[in-house]
Amino acid sequence: MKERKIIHVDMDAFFAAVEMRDNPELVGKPLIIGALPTERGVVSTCSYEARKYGVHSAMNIKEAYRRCPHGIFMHGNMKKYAEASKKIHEIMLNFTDKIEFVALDEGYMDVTDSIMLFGSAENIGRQLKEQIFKQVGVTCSVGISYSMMSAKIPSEEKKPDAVFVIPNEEEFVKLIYDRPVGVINGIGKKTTERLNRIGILTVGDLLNLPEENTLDMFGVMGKEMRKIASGEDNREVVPESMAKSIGREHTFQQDISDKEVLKSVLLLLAGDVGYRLKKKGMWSRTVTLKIKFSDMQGITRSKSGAAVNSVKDIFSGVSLLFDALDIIKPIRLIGVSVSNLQNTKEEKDQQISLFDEINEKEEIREQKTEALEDVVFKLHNQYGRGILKTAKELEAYQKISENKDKIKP
Ligand code: TTP
Ligand code: MG
Repeated sequence: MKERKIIHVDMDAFFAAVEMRDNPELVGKPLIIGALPTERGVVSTCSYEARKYGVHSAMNIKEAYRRCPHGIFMHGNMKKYAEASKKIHEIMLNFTDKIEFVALDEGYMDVTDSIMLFGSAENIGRQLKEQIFKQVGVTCSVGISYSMMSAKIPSEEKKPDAVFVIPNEEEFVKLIYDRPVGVINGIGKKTTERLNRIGILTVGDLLNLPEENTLDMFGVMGKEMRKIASGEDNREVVPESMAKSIGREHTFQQDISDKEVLKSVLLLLAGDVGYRLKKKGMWSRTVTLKIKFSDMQGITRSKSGAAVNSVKDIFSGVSLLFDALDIIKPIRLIGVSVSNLQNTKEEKDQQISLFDEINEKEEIREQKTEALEDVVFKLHNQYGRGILKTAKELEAYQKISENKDKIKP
């Protein structure tokens, strides 16, 4: 494979930076976004000045106040951040369309084929930073390397306002050698604990295993972990429009035939998919229902049309697909996914709503639902998914728990 050039970009203290841009009096101050000290809530982010006092994202706001009582506390303004994010995405697209946006303030770019035009990947990184600063008024940090992981880690390394190039695997392994194993993509909390228990604490430990078969207990994942630790990461940058899908499925502990329970599960799954779709700021033109029966036979049904991103639309889409099925065998697994993703709702030649004709009344109701969903989304984003459940969701949980199966929110 031709050597790739990947850039990982991440804004510095994003929400705080946007607020500072709009109010220069805040510059250089310990700014904490999320909630006021008198309220319940958590820190969304804070300026680097506030970080010196040990404040960080997801910290309880009361604790942040204890650590930094002279800090300036503010609510976030998602609309403003989404606008800034959109502009940043547009600037990134000036350099390549092979971009995977991971979050409002973060993305990967595969610039392998853009080098001819712009000189070098480092050049692209620097121009990108300059354009973002000039046009959006915030700084970012970029990591430039041969893979997604070897670009991401250096982008965080010298924050803020940094460019860090890791030219090859050797340099990358040097960088992560003494880090905890959790730095490796795919090694989460649980695997870290298991590795620690057998004495593997750092990436170096993983590379110098005492015995060949130490990782046998991890199966194929063991081999994969070693490969990544040695600097190999072949994941491709997948542009959103091509991203296969965002999906969530649930396997039941006992097979289920009760249609009502299944519908409830669909609502929860649609809720999760809708949340993630919104988080990416994306809209979807295809909704898919996946079912596996007790005899392991699987079916999928899809429906395409105008772009949607509300839980309500995703749910009514999969409900239609579900209702059209004859459920003659118990179901083991059920899943919801959305694909054909795009950045905006608008689609020139698509005017018909995906799932039903909307009359005027319905449209107003729709707008209200959307507004409510936006509020719920913001709360979830700020406080975590557990914070608030709609009445329907609660009802669904109840039905499922009556059915003695567990599904996590
Ligand atoms: P991050 O990129 O994780 O953080 P950041 O940009 O504020 O700071 P850094 O310089 O370290 O990159 O997240 C981007 C934005 O997402 C952040 O500004 C606020 C929001 N966010 C939350 O609302 N809650 C969270 O727990 C995190 C991590 C981020
Ligand atoms: Mg950031």
